[in-house]
Amino acid sequence: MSAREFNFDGLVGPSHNYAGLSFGNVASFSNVKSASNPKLAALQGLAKMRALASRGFGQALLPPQDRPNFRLLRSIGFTGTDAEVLARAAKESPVILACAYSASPMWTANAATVSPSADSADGRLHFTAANLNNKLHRAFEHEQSSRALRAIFKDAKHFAVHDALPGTPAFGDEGAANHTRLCKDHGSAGVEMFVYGRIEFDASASAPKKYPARQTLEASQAVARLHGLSAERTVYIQQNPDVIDQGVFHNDVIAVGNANALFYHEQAFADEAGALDQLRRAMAGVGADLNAIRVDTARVPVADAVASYLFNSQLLSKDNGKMALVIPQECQEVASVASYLDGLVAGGSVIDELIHFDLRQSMRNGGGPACLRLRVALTDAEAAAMHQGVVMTEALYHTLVAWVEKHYRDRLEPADLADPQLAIEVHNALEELSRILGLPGLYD
Ligand code: SUG
Repeated sequence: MSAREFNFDGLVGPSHNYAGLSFGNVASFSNVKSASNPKLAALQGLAKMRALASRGFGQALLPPQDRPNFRLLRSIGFTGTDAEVLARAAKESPVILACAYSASPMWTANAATVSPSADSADGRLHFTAANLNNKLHRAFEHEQSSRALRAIFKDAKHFAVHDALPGTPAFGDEGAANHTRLCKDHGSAGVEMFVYGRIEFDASASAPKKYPARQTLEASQAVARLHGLSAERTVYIQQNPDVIDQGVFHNDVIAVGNANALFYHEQAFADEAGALDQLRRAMAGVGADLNAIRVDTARVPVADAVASYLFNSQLLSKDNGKMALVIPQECQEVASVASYLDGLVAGGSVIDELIHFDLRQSMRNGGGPACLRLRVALTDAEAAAMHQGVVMTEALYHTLVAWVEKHYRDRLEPADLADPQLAIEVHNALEELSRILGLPGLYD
């Protein structure tokens, strides 16, 4: 069966701000409390979606989430009217108010793990919403993520959307950011590679010392079970704990795969040779040869990979049999990376094109092109069965640009989160968005 990959980008929400909430994410920590520009952030994201859609790549979006998260605020004792809740939270715990306001659902690579129907035992496309339980500001996202996914992928004949795993450290799950599917083509059975940072129930296993490992092996195994993946086509690989300690908080900051290609940094995995060997053997079972594109430390040090987000790129298959690498503009500003990329494209690898985007607003919170999208490989029947209102078209692009221009602020500082007017603005924007996308009741 043939299938086409759609990228579901997160539409940046109107409360996008820099609150420094993600310990272990260097960019989030370095830009803490600077002013953000939600309008620009949303327009930058939309420009990427439009450009890729107009090139013929499958492109859709996932909506932002309702903010502030009053459920969170009320559950921890901030009571009264909405305005009273906001005032008390702003006074007593501005950081928790920032958590309730975070626009972090924009990074949809963390919304869920996705297994296409070609891989699952029941022939359905499976999603498991990620519990993101390592960070308070992200730990509630799964409720609305699974709701949005169920609204878009409603038809139970084709789709299964699983609730998030139990929200406890043993099952820390960050979704597709630690999951890569390698295959011959999107429609045939592939190898699903889960990359974990630590093992909860093995005290002897190595783990990072400075920064948290957000994904556990136990969580990856649970997702594979829920999705009905076959053992021969499922590979678990440990992320190198040393790179987590250098700011690689998700595997998609140090590796990206597409079809049979794995573009990765020499230091990405705890055991590089073992990882490649496992992948090669599993891929032989699906008739695919691994094309391992390794970037050496001598060419690009880990710090440069983190600063540029070279690996937080999208690798997209093109009609000419080659691939385009979608990178953030920062890749051209870090000398080692710019020079590496020149050589890569000129050197006859499968990657024959670079497409860059200015995603600075998202990048300043540690979110590059790959963080902003969730990959979903869909057969024609599945693509027809999903909700069509989220598929990016020229018309939807223009409607959303006008919507952003109407509702979004162009400057947001942490202190602005105390402004009760902001909550009203966000609410009104999202009400209108649910009508635009044809998803009534999304925010009820
Ligand atoms: O979880 N940043 C996100 C970035 C997520 C990137 N996603 C992937 N690599 N797939 C995070 O650390 C920062 C929010 C703040 O500090 O205000 C934040 O949540």
